Amino acid sequence: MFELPTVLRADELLDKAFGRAGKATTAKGKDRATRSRNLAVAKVQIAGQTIGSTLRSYVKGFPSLDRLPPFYAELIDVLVDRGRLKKHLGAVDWAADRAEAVTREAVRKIGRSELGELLTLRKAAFGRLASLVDQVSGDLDGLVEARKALRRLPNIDPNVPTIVVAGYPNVGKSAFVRAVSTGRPRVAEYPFTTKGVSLGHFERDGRRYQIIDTPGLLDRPMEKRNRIERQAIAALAHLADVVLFLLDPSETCGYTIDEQTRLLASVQDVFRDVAFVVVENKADLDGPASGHPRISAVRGDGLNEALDRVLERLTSRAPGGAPR
Ligand SMILES: Nc1nc2c(ncn2[C@@H]2O[C@H](COP(=O)(O)OP(=O)(O)O)[C@@H](O)[C@H]2O)c(=O)[nH]1
Ligand SMILES: [Mg+2]
Repeated sequence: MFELPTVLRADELLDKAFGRAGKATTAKGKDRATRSRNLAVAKVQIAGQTIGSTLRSYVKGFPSLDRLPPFYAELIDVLVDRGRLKKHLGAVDWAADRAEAVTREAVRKIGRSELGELLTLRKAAFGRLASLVDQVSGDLDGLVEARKALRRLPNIDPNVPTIVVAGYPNVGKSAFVRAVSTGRPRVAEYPFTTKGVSLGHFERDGRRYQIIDTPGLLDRPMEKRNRIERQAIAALAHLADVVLFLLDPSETCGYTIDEQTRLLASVQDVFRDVAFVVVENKADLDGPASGHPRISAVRGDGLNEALDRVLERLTSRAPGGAPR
Protein backbone atom coordinates (compact mmCIF):
# COMPACT_ATOMS: atom_id res chain seq x y z
CA MET A 1 0.00 0.00 0.00
CA PHE A 2 2.60 2.54 1.07
CA GLU A 3 5.65 3.28 -1.05
CA LEU A 4 8.19 3.45 1.70
CA PRO A 5 11.88 4.11 1.33
CA THR A 6 14.24 1.18 1.78
CA VAL A 7 15.75 1.73 5.19
CA LEU A 8 19.44 0.99 5.68
CA ARG A 9 20.65 -0.29 9.00
CA ALA A 10 23.42 1.63 10.80
CA ASP A 11 26.37 -0.32 9.36
CA GLU A 12 24.92 -0.22 5.84
CA LEU A 13 24.41 3.53 6.04
CA LEU A 14 27.99 4.05 7.24
CA ASP A 15 29.32 1.84 4.43
CA LYS A 16 27.37 3.91 1.93
CA ALA A 17 28.50 7.28 3.34
CA PHE A 18 32.18 6.44 3.85
CA GLY A 19 32.27 4.47 0.60
CA ARG A 20 31.16 7.57 -1.29
CA ALA A 21 33.62 9.77 0.60
CA GLY A 22 36.41 7.31 -0.26
CA LYS A 23 35.73 7.77 -3.97
CA ALA A 24 36.82 11.41 -3.78
CA THR A 25 40.55 11.28 -4.49
CA THR A 26 41.45 14.71 -5.83
CA ALA A 27 40.40 18.28 -5.26
CA LYS A 28 41.22 21.54 -6.96
CA GLY A 29 43.49 24.17 -5.42
CA LYS A 30 46.41 26.49 -6.16
CA ASP A 31 48.95 24.45 -4.19
CA ARG A 32 49.38 21.08 -2.58
CA ALA A 33 48.25 22.26 0.88
CA THR A 34 45.05 23.79 -0.51
CA ARG A 35 44.31 20.71 -2.56
CA SER A 36 44.76 18.45 0.48
CA ARG A 37 42.58 20.69 2.63
CA ASN A 38 39.86 20.83 -0.04
CA LEU A 39 39.94 17.07 -0.41
CA ALA A 40 39.50 16.59 3.33
CA VAL A 41 36.59 19.05 3.28
CA ALA A 42 35.00 17.23 0.33
CA LYS A 43 35.26 13.84 2.03
CA VAL A 44 33.65 15.09 5.23
CA GLN A 45 30.92 16.86 3.27
CA ILE A 46 30.11 13.81 1.18
CA ALA A 47 29.93 11.52 4.20
CA GLY A 48 27.97 13.99 6.33
CA GLN A 49 25.51 14.95 3.63
CA THR A 50 24.91 11.35 2.65
CA ILE A 51 24.07 10.51 6.25
CA GLY A 52 21.98 13.64 6.78
CA SER A 53 19.95 13.39 3.60
CA THR A 54 19.46 9.64 3.86
CA LEU A 55 18.13 9.91 7.40
CA ARG A 56 15.96 12.85 6.41
CA SER A 57 14.43 10.87 3.55
CA TYR A 58 13.24 8.23 6.03
CA VAL A 59 11.44 10.81 8.12
CA LYS A 60 9.78 12.27 5.03
CA GLY A 61 9.02 8.88 3.48
CA PHE A 62 6.96 7.39 6.28
CA PRO A 63 3.25 8.23 6.12
CA SER A 64 2.17 10.87 8.57
CA LEU A 65 0.33 8.58 10.95
CA ASP A 66 -2.00 11.22 12.32
CA ARG A 67 -3.45 12.03 8.95
CA LEU A 68 -4.20 8.51 7.71
CA PRO A 69 -7.73 7.40 6.89
CA PRO A 70 -9.21 5.62 9.95
CA PHE A 71 -9.19 2.26 8.18
CA TYR A 72 -5.42 2.37 7.80
CA ALA A 73 -4.80 4.05 11.14
CA GLU A 74 -6.58 1.19 12.86
CA LEU A 75 -4.74 -1.47 10.88
CA ILE A 76 -1.39 0.15 11.50
CA ASP A 77 -2.12 0.21 15.22
CA VAL A 78 -2.28 -3.56 15.19
CA LEU A 79 0.83 -3.96 13.08
CA VAL A 80 3.20 -1.45 14.60
CA ASP A 81 3.28 0.44 17.84
CA ARG A 82 2.57 3.98 16.69
CA GLY A 83 4.17 5.53 19.76
CA ARG A 84 7.39 3.69 19.14
CA LEU A 85 7.38 4.45 15.43
CA LYS A 86 7.05 8.15 16.27
CA LYS A 87 9.95 7.89 18.68
CA HIS A 88 12.12 6.16 16.04
CA LEU A 89 11.30 8.84 13.47
CA GLY A 90 12.03 11.59 16.02
CA ALA A 91 15.43 10.07 16.84
CA VAL A 92 16.32 9.71 13.18
CA ASP A 93 15.30 13.31 12.53
CA TRP A 94 17.51 14.43 15.42
CA ALA A 95 20.45 12.42 14.02
CA ALA A 96 19.98 14.05 10.60
CA ASP A 97 20.21 17.50 12.25
CA ARG A 98 23.28 16.48 14.22
CA ALA A 99 25.00 15.00 11.16
CA GLU A 100 24.56 18.29 9.35
CA ALA A 101 25.82 20.30 12.33
CA VAL A 102 28.84 18.03 12.86
CA THR A 103 29.65 18.33 9.17
CA ARG A 104 29.45 22.13 9.17
CA GLU A 105 31.64 22.37 12.24
CA ALA A 106 34.26 19.96 10.89
CA VAL A 107 34.37 21.76 7.55
CA ARG A 108 35.00 25.05 9.32
CA LYS A 109 37.81 23.59 11.41
CA ILE A 110 39.47 21.85 8.49
CA GLY A 111 39.31 25.05 6.45
CA ARG A 112 41.50 26.78 9.04
CA SER A 113 43.84 23.89 9.78
CA GLU A 114 47.47 23.20 9.08
CA LEU A 115 48.42 20.48 6.65
CA GLY A 116 49.67 18.28 9.49
CA GLU A 117 46.28 18.28 11.25
CA LEU A 118 44.14 17.34 8.25
CA LEU A 119 44.15 13.61 8.72
CA THR A 120 43.39 13.82 12.44
CA LEU A 121 40.54 16.28 11.91
CA ARG A 122 39.02 14.28 9.08
CA LYS A 123 39.19 11.08 11.12
CA ALA A 124 37.66 12.83 14.12
CA ALA A 125 34.75 14.03 11.96
CA PHE A 126 34.20 10.53 10.56
CA GLY A 127 34.30 9.16 14.09
CA ARG A 128 31.64 11.59 15.28
CA LEU A 129 29.42 10.79 12.31
CA ALA A 130 29.83 7.06 12.91
CA SER A 131 28.96 7.33 16.57
CA LEU A 132 25.88 9.44 15.74
CA VAL A 133 24.60 6.78 13.38
CA ASP A 134 25.39 4.09 15.95
CA GLN A 135 23.33 5.95 18.50
CA VAL A 136 20.22 5.60 16.35
CA SER A 137 20.96 2.09 15.16
CA GLY A 138 18.08 0.68 17.26
CA ASP A 139 15.75 3.26 15.71
CA LEU A 140 16.84 2.33 12.20
CA ASP A 141 16.16 -1.33 13.04
CA GLY A 142 12.71 -0.27 14.24
CA LEU A 143 12.04 1.52 10.93
CA VAL A 144 13.17 -1.53 8.95
CA GLU A 145 10.61 -3.63 10.84
CA ALA A 146 7.83 -1.04 10.57
CA ARG A 147 8.40 -0.79 6.83
CA LYS A 148 8.03 -4.55 6.44
CA ALA A 149 4.73 -4.48 8.30
CA LEU A 150 3.33 -1.43 6.48
CA ARG A 151 4.18 -2.74 3.05
CA ARG A 152 1.95 -5.75 3.66
CA LEU A 153 -1.16 -3.62 3.99
CA PRO A 154 -3.72 -4.26 1.27
CA ASN A 155 -4.25 -1.61 -1.33
CA ILE A 156 -7.86 -0.78 -0.66
CA ASP A 157 -8.97 2.73 -1.53
CA PRO A 158 -10.85 4.20 1.45
CA ASN A 159 -12.39 6.81 -0.84
CA VAL A 160 -14.19 4.37 -3.11
CA PRO A 161 -17.60 3.18 -1.82
CA THR A 162 -17.05 -0.23 -0.35
CA ILE A 163 -19.22 -3.30 0.05
CA VAL A 164 -17.99 -5.90 2.51
CA VAL A 165 -19.30 -9.42 2.03
CA ALA A 166 -20.01 -11.59 5.07
CA GLY A 167 -21.49 -15.01 5.82
CA TYR A 168 -20.39 -18.49 6.82
CA PRO A 169 -17.78 -20.36 4.77
CA ASN A 170 -19.15 -21.99 1.59
CA VAL A 171 -22.30 -19.85 1.37
CA GLY A 172 -20.93 -18.43 -1.90
CA LYS A 173 -19.13 -15.19 -0.97
CA SER A 174 -16.24 -15.75 -3.36
CA ALA A 175 -18.59 -16.87 -6.11
CA PHE A 176 -20.60 -13.67 -5.61
CA VAL A 177 -17.57 -11.37 -5.69
CA ARG A 178 -16.38 -13.12 -8.84
CA ALA A 179 -19.79 -12.92 -10.48
CA VAL A 180 -20.34 -9.19 -9.96
CA SER A 181 -16.87 -7.75 -10.38
CA THR A 182 -15.08 -7.08 -13.58
CA GLY A 183 -12.37 -9.54 -14.33
CA ARG A 184 -11.00 -11.76 -11.65
CA PRO A 185 -10.99 -10.24 -8.20
CA ARG A 186 -7.53 -9.56 -6.95
CA VAL A 187 -6.43 -11.36 -3.85
CA ALA A 188 -4.56 -8.88 -1.70
CA GLU A 189 -2.59 -9.76 1.36
CA TYR A 190 -4.39 -8.89 4.54
CA PRO A 191 -2.18 -9.18 7.56
CA PHE A 192 -4.78 -10.96 9.67
CA THR A 193 -5.95 -13.86 7.54
CA THR A 194 -3.92 -16.53 5.86
CA LYS A 195 -6.07 -16.31 2.75
CA GLY A 196 -5.85 -12.56 2.19
CA VAL A 197 -8.77 -10.46 1.04
CA SER A 198 -10.36 -10.81 -2.34
CA LEU A 199 -11.03 -7.44 -3.78
CA GLY A 200 -13.21 -6.84 -6.82
CA HIS A 201 -14.34 -3.70 -8.59
CA PHE A 202 -17.44 -2.93 -10.58
CA GLU A 203 -18.97 0.14 -12.17
CA ARG A 204 -22.53 1.41 -12.18
CA ASP A 205 -23.55 4.61 -13.95
CA GLY A 206 -19.93 5.58 -14.37
CA ARG A 207 -19.15 5.21 -10.68
CA ARG A 208 -16.64 2.79 -9.33
CA TYR A 209 -17.30 0.52 -6.35
CA GLN A 210 -15.17 -1.99 -4.55
CA ILE A 211 -16.39 -5.22 -3.07
CA ILE A 212 -14.32 -7.24 -0.69
CA ASP A 213 -14.43 -10.62 0.95
CA THR A 214 -12.25 -11.21 3.99
CA PRO A 215 -12.00 -14.97 4.54
CA GLY A 216 -11.47 -15.80 8.18
CA LEU A 217 -12.85 -12.57 9.62
CA LEU A 218 -16.58 -12.25 9.01
CA ASP A 219 -17.38 -15.91 8.54
CA ARG A 220 -17.52 -17.26 12.06
CA PRO A 221 -18.89 -16.23 15.43
CA MET A 222 -17.46 -12.99 16.78
CA GLU A 223 -17.11 -14.22 20.36
CA LYS A 224 -14.16 -16.41 19.47
CA ARG A 225 -11.99 -13.54 18.24
CA ASN A 226 -8.68 -12.56 19.71
CA ARG A 227 -7.75 -8.94 20.21
CA ILE A 228 -5.94 -8.61 16.91
CA GLU A 229 -8.82 -10.02 14.91
CA ARG A 230 -11.23 -7.72 16.69
CA GLN A 231 -9.13 -4.76 15.69
CA ALA A 232 -8.90 -5.96 12.09
CA ILE A 233 -12.69 -6.20 12.08
CA ALA A 234 -12.97 -2.73 13.61
CA ALA A 235 -10.78 -1.45 10.78
CA LEU A 236 -13.16 -3.04 8.28
CA ALA A 237 -16.07 -1.32 9.98
CA HIS A 238 -14.47 2.04 9.11
CA LEU A 239 -14.17 0.98 5.51
CA ALA A 240 -17.54 -0.68 4.92
CA ASP A 241 -20.36 1.40 3.49
CA VAL A 242 -22.65 -1.60 3.21
CA VAL A 243 -22.32 -5.16 4.48
CA LEU A 244 -23.80 -7.73 2.15
CA PHE A 245 -24.66 -10.78 4.21
CA LEU A 246 -25.17 -14.04 2.36
CA LEU A 247 -27.41 -16.78 3.71
CA ASP A 248 -27.49 -20.29 2.32
CA PRO A 249 -30.95 -21.75 3.01
CA SER A 250 -29.98 -24.97 1.20
CA GLU A 251 -27.58 -25.49 4.11
CA THR A 252 -25.18 -27.21 1.70
CA CYS A 253 -22.56 -24.92 3.21
CA GLY A 254 -22.70 -27.11 6.32
CA TYR A 255 -24.33 -24.60 8.67
CA THR A 256 -27.99 -24.55 9.65
CA ILE A 257 -30.02 -21.49 8.84
CA ASP A 258 -30.31 -20.87 12.59
CA GLU A 259 -26.54 -20.75 12.96
CA GLN A 260 -26.34 -18.45 9.96
CA THR A 261 -28.95 -16.10 11.39
CA ARG A 262 -27.03 -15.95 14.67
CA LEU A 263 -23.86 -15.05 12.80
CA LEU A 264 -25.78 -12.29 11.01
CA ALA A 265 -26.87 -10.85 14.37
CA SER A 266 -23.35 -10.92 15.72
CA VAL A 267 -21.87 -9.27 12.63
CA GLN A 268 -24.61 -6.62 12.83
CA ASP A 269 -23.63 -6.03 16.40
CA VAL A 270 -20.05 -5.21 15.38
CA PHE A 271 -21.00 -3.11 12.33
CA ARG A 272 -23.57 -1.07 14.22
CA ASP A 273 -23.41 2.01 12.02
CA VAL A 274 -23.28 0.20 8.71
CA ALA A 275 -26.22 -0.61 6.45
CA PHE A 276 -26.90 -4.32 5.88
CA VAL A 277 -28.35 -6.05 2.86
CA VAL A 278 -29.23 -9.71 3.42
CA VAL A 279 -29.72 -12.07 0.48
CA GLU A 280 -30.21 -15.79 0.11
CA ASN A 281 -27.79 -17.48 -2.21
CA LYS A 282 -28.07 -20.82 -4.04
CA ALA A 283 -31.62 -20.06 -5.23
CA ASP A 284 -31.08 -22.81 -7.79
CA LEU A 285 -31.17 -25.36 -4.93
CA ASP A 286 -34.08 -26.27 -2.69
CA GLY A 287 -34.40 -24.58 0.64
CA PRO A 288 -36.97 -22.87 2.85
CA ALA A 289 -37.79 -19.30 1.80
CA SER A 290 -37.07 -16.65 4.42
CA GLY A 291 -38.33 -13.54 2.73
CA HIS A 292 -34.94 -12.18 1.70
CA PRO A 293 -34.16 -11.61 -1.96
CA ARG A 294 -32.95 -14.80 -3.61
CA ILE A 295 -29.93 -15.01 -5.85
CA SER A 296 -27.73 -17.62 -7.41
CA ALA A 297 -24.12 -16.60 -7.63
CA VAL A 298 -23.24 -19.50 -9.92
CA ARG A 299 -26.25 -19.23 -12.24
CA GLY A 300 -26.42 -15.46 -12.16
CA ASP A 301 -30.03 -15.09 -10.94
CA GLY A 302 -30.90 -11.86 -9.14
CA LEU A 303 -27.38 -10.46 -9.04
CA ASN A 304 -28.25 -7.11 -10.57
CA GLU A 305 -31.23 -6.71 -8.26
CA ALA A 306 -29.04 -7.52 -5.28
CA LEU A 307 -26.51 -4.90 -6.35
CA ASP A 308 -29.32 -2.38 -6.86
CA ARG A 309 -30.39 -2.86 -3.25
CA VAL A 310 -26.82 -2.45 -2.09
CA LEU A 311 -26.41 0.78 -4.05
CA GLU A 312 -29.70 2.12 -2.68
CA ARG A 313 -28.38 1.71 0.81
CA LEU A 314 -25.12 3.39 -0.19
CA THR A 315 -26.90 6.46 -1.50
CA SER A 316 -29.27 6.71 1.45
CA ARG A 317 -26.37 6.65 3.87
CA ALA A 318 -24.62 9.62 2.30
CA PRO A 319 -24.90 12.99 4.05
CA GLY A 320 -28.01 14.89 2.93
CA GLY A 321 -28.99 11.97 0.74
CA ALA A 322 -26.60 13.09 -1.99
CA PRO A 323 -24.59 10.41 -3.75
CA ARG A 324 -21.05 10.46 -2.47
N1 LIG B 1 -25.72 -24.46 -6.34
C1 LIG B 1 -25.04 -23.37 -6.03
N2 LIG B 1 -23.80 -23.47 -5.53
C2 LIG B 1 -23.14 -22.33 -5.24
C3 LIG B 1 -23.68 -21.05 -5.45
N3 LIG B 1 -22.79 -20.13 -5.07
C4 LIG B 1 -21.70 -20.81 -4.60
N4 LIG B 1 -21.91 -22.13 -4.72
C5 LIG B 1 -20.98 -23.21 -4.38
O1 LIG B 1 -20.74 -23.21 -3.00
C6 LIG B 1 -19.40 -23.55 -2.73
C7 LIG B 1 -18.75 -22.48 -1.91
O2 LIG B 1 -18.68 -21.26 -2.68
P1 LIG B 1 -17.64 -20.13 -2.33
O3 LIG B 1 -17.92 -19.00 -3.23
O4 LIG B 1 -16.26 -20.65 -2.32
O5 LIG B 1 -18.09 -19.81 -0.82
P2 LIG B 1 -17.36 -18.89 0.27
O6 LIG B 1 -16.61 -19.80 1.16
O7 LIG B 1 -18.49 -18.21 0.98
O8 LIG B 1 -16.47 -17.92 -0.47
C8 LIG B 1 -18.73 -23.75 -4.08
O9 LIG B 1 -18.72 -25.12 -4.37
C9 LIG B 1 -19.64 -23.00 -5.03
O10 LIG B 1 -19.62 -23.54 -6.32
C10 LIG B 1 -25.01 -20.99 -6.01
O11 LIG B 1 -25.59 -19.93 -6.26
N5 LIG B 1 -25.63 -22.17 -6.28
MG1 LIG C 1 -14.37 -17.69 -0.24
